[in-house]
Amino acid sequence: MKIRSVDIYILDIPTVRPHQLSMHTITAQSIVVARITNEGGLEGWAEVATIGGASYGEGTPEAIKANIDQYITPHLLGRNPNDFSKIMFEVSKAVRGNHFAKAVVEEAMIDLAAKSKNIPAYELLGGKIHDSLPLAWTLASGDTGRDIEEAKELLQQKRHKIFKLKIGKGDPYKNVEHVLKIIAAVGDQARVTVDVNQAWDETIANYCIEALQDGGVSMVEQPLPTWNYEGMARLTERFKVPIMADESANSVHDVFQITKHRYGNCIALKPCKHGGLMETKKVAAIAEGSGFGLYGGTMIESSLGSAACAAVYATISEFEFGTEIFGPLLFKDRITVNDLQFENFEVIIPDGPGFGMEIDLDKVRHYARDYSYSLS
Ligand code: MUC
Ligand code: MG
Repeated sequence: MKIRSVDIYILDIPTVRPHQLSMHTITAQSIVVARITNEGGLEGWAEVATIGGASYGEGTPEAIKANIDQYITPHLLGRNPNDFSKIMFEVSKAVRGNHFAKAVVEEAMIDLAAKSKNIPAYELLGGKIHDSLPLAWTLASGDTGRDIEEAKELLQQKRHKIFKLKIGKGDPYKNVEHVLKIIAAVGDQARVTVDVNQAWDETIANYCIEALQDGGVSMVEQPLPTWNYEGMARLTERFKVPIMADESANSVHDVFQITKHRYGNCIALKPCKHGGLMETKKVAAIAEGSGFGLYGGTMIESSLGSAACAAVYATISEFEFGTEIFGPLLFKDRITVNDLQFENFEVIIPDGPGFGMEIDLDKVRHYARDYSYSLS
């Protein structure tokens, strides 16, 4: 069955609390949703998200939509979604970069192809290794006391025992104090990591990482700006605590260079950054081949996008740092009828057809920006 239409919507969905990163505080998350319909009327759905417009990376929701509509959709119309690899190979020749745009259309084709065969999407990706995966939570309320309360509550509920702290905003020395207080409060029951989102220079990073390492932090994510590859290599060489590449680890080519020159020693996977689920598997293979540890990352997608991440992460052999596909728990609402399930510190891999999520069209209409007229 051929692809009849590709519709792209931008939605803004509020979060349960402000989520403070070094460069932006999220109160409503902007997601880009793709609906790909075949001639029989069957639909494939997928989602990508950016953080704070262009503050995490180059992609913005508006550019993703514009570039799909103008430059990618023509390659999809009239094609068989089962040929998603071939179609994306052709798209890669015609459209440079634009990984988020490529990811959302590739994933919607995979959802559609899997639904048309009535199988879970992970079966098209090699089959699942995991039924569930460890799930981290990000403490990022902007307040140490509130973060400690939140961590204690989540430990008690058996929801998370890996906490990533978002630091890098404001005084770096206060950042360190904040982390050490949280480790003192919950460090005996939980693993604590930090994500600096590029906020430090190398001098500050040297001071802070030493203190964090001594204090028991178990991983430091993207401490330096993306351009400072050599600085990342020096930090990796100097410290025992793992240094994770996130914003700098996008294409397979980036990741190959990172592993070759050891600009870090572990990688945050995110299908949005890599340009889709198949590219994510390639990145994971490069990391595995070079002995880098993996983290199943998130761009803070809602249930739909997180289910797509779950589908591909289920097929990847090992996540030394667990996953963080907690997005559905941070959103106040969702655009799917069902939700991801979280149990005993883990996220359960959905087993339904496609990504296992049923779309709630009224909710899509409710949160969509100005395109809801075409949502039927
Ligand atoms: C990032 O930089 O890793 C992932 C979790 C979270 O809280 O923010 C994102 C982005
Ligand atoms: Mg990060």
